[in-house]
Amino acid sequence: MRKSLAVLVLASFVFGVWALVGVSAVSAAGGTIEGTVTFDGTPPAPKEIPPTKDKQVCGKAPILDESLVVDKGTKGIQWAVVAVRGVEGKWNGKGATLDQKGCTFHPHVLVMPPGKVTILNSDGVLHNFHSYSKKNPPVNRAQPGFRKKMDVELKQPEIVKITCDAHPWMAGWIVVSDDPYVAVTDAKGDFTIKNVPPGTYSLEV
Ligand SMILES: [Cu+2]
Repeated sequence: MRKSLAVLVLASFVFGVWALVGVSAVSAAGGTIEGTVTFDGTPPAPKEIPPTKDKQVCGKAPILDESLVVDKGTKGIQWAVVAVRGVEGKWNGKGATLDQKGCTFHPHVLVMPPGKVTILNSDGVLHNFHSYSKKNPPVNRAQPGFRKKMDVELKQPEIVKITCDAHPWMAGWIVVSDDPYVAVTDAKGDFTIKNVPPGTYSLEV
């Protein structure tokens, strides 16, 4: 099995973004692909966004622009999505949850199987979940402070941008994937994709 597992990396990255990838472990369940997505050059300084509304809740902790988060030391990029292409596999059936906390989306990038995502409102203020989906019906739905949970269906694989119409700085992404071989990089830019069946694949970032 060891010899039949190979990983081919395609250089289809955005400018200034690199990925180091290796196959670190191979077991009966498949191979583990690990890597780091890094920023090439001088990363921009983190930008803080002052909340303009619901300041008593949204201003409790600093809100940072998460559109490009780079670790100062390693230059690793957080929130990059890495997917193995051309492989089929089943999710283990866990449901997905997205929280609105401190008037930001947690996590900023959510990877989920097709189906239901439960949107939480931990803030107790009015949020308005707005999805810019094309393959799935777009959602534009108010979630008042008293509604702690709200279910949204995303049945088709798609990368969906999400915002909140009540708080213009709130932004995030939901990646609906047919297979579980997708990962989001952590604060150091690292990712791990486990149990990849033997084969030759390309990775997409
Ligand atoms: Cu909001």
